[in-house]
Amino acid sequence: MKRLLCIMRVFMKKLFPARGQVWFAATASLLSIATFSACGGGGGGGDSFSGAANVSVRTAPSRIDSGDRTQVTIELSDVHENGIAVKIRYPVGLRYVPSSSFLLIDEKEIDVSPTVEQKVTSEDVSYLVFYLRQAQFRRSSQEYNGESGILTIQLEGRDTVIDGEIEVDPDVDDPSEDNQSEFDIENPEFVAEGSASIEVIAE
Ligand SMILES: [Ca+2]
Ligand SMILES: [Ca+2]
Repeated sequence: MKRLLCIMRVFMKKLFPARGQVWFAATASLLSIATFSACGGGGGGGDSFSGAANVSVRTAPSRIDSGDRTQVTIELSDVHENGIAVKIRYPVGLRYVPSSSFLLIDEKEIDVSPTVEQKVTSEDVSYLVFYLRQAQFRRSSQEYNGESGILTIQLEGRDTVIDGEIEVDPDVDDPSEDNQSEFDIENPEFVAEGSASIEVIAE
């Protein structure tokens, strides 16, 4: 499809070299749209594209005792071809269970681990950040086209959490920035795009 649009563009140029300014303006604007959407390369891609990834979050169970665990399921779709940083924010009454996370691509489970695990005591929240590469989402050698996958993590209840939220913000991974230092806890650039409720009952 992309190639076809590019060929059409060249063809249109040959067909309408200069038939007055109106034609030129009309074809030029059409061509620029075609160029941006089809021949740009390396950009975000299709019309339905929205940022880094679409996300939906759920917890099971959503109410636990201290010492119990909840499973957080994060469904990602339309994943950006640069790869993404999945930022997760949750109340400090919960703790990430080491080695509990994996990425599910169709039937295949891929072990993943967070690059960042940091607590902000003053705000009573913790952050986890997972960097997920394009290659981890790919099914085959076909052209990359907004892939999808499911990230699963476990959190353990530690202290009382009332009306808590587990929030997720996928952002595009900046390829020029080392993932070890890309996330800045002082400036987490966090805007929740999905969330699920959680409650912890502790003595
Ligand atoms: Ca985002
Ligand atoms: Ca990066």
